Amino acid sequence: MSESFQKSKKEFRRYTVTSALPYANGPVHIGHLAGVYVPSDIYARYLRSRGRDVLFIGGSDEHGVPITIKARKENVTPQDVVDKYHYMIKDSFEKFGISFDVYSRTSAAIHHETASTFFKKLFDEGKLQEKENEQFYDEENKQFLADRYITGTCPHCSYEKAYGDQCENCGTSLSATDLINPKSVLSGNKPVMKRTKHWYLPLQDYEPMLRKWILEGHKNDWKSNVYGQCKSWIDQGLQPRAVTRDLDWGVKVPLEGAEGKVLYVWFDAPIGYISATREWGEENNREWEPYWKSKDSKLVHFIGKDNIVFHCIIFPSMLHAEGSYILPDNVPANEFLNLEGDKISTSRNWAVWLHEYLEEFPGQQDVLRYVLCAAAPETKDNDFTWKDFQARNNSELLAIYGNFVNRTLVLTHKYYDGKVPARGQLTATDKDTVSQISRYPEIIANSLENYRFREALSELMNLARLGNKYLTDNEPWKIFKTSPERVETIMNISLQICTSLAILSEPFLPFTAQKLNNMLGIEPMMWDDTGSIENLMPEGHMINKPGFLFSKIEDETIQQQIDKLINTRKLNEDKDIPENEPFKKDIGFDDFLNMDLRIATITGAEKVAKTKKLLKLTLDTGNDTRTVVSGIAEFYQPDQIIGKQVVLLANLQPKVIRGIESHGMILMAANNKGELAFLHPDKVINNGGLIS
Ligand code: B3M
Ligand code: ZN
Repeated sequence: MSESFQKSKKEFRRYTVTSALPYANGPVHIGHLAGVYVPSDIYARYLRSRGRDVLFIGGSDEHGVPITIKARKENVTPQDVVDKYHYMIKDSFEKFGISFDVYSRTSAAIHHETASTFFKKLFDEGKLQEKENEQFYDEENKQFLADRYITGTCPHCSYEKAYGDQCENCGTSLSATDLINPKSVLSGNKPVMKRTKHWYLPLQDYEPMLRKWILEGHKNDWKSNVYGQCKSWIDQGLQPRAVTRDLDWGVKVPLEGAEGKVLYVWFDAPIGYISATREWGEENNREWEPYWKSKDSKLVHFIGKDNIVFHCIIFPSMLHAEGSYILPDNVPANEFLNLEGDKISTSRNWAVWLHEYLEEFPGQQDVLRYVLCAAAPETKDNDFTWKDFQARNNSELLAIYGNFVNRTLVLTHKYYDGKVPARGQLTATDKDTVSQISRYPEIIANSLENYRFREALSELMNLARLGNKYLTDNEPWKIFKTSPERVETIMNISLQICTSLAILSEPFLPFTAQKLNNMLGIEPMMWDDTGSIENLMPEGHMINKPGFLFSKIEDETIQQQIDKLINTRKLNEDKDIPENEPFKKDIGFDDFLNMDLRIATITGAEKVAKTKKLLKLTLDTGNDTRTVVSGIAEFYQPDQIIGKQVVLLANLQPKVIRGIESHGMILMAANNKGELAFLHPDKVINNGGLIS
């Protein structure tokens, strides 16, 4: 292996890898996994396989208004909400192979202590500004309205359901007073303004540091989507940021006269990474501070793009202000993953939930890990489809990786009873294959060191392709009788590739790597062991019985998932139906008698030129044949309705519509989505029959 490859091992003494703390107000879905947890787990596993000192941190973000709003809706306490989802999320991460060294939670006492101590240090050292100002207040509920407690129209994109802290439609970070027509989420009333005191982090004071650290220091090694967002935030001019709220759920503000106030969730949550590290230190009797304070530690935050400002601007300013912490070396934020062409949405249940996937696809964690890594939104939003999931499993994992390994192990048992044969004279192709195998650890490592996980995974698959091609091209099954020594060499090289796959797959496909190690009868090996092919799979080693690494995913399995989403979409559409129109005011019986309603039959129908909605109908009314123009073209084709009996308001005064004299009106029923339907008598009535 090259010098640079070996050197990369010594760049940092230890690695602190954090992953965004999911709000404990719902399960995790494939968007969270693709954006944050699969790449961070791949990175942590890879670093461990390079023998590095890694601390991989996770945990639940348990404060914030989304949780208190959910608790209020479900008539339970916020603690009930976070207890339910903290354990659900933690359990599903474990089953999915996300290998955290610690998975903590911000409602833990150690976090409250860590966060309030952090805040108090900034306060005591004069790093926070105290300000009184007017804030929105709901008089009916006697509560200040922070963040998601207030909704209104976004001043940037006119989205009518923007929140007091962020517009989910255009992503703009907002202050409640920016909203147009603000309304309280609690009472629906227009809020009043009321004076209150809060503490602010003067972000503008850290602009010089941020410019130097990010805009100069990380111009070349941070992803362009991250660097670009930081640059626009800094160039827009940084404003003081409130770090406290008038709420009763959260870390209490540790100051006299601050009753009823808590730390803003985005002030306390990132400190959750530090308190989780403290918790890990206590549980493992290890020093926690070097992971956050030593200059030879590498801090990397894995997040989604909506968290960039908090992890690149606000939290680093807090760490810099506190004075004893290192700043992140990189923040490789991903973009968003969509599902079947639509934005993933918790509230509309438009998601593939991790806990449901684990139940419905038992033992197939690695298939989802593989697909989410291969389709990861690393530089732009990307789309997950069940068809792609099936195709990648069947035509990549099963047909290439699994097929190659299975043939190699089956033939080793068939020809040598499972004993690794010696490698004889190498042909030119053998030598080329062997040298290619030796290069993959460095190729894949280079992609991973630079957070290019999709690229790294596709290189891993290239190694499997190399093995598959080598075995297929050499056709040992055809020459076993005539050139047994030659077959020994072919099978030995194929077994080396299988062993290399077992090691290099571990970060991406840990469950597959484990199965493959068991089939090969070997203990897990380290990444750097793959350097020289000689000592990978020694001659004479006995392998175990081969099994199957992957299984075919059938069309009906995928159709079930697609049907589930179609049903979800239908339920959402039904949910989207507006309320019924209120009744009009009562009328007298005479008013009704003035209308002459009859049965008529459609005898002719044609589209009205240059209109989307109009059909010109010819009606047999029993008394005459007449023309009526009707706005039903979006729901009926002319040839569909000839011969239909309909209800006609016969004595509506004639009107010229698009140059056509229309005499009367067809009565239609409309659902709340405005879709139209004819009214038909349930038995044949003569044309002109009276309706009364
Ligand atoms: N709870 C996740 C989100 O914004 C947020 C991350 C906190 S990381 C400190 O969806
Ligand atoms: Zn907006």
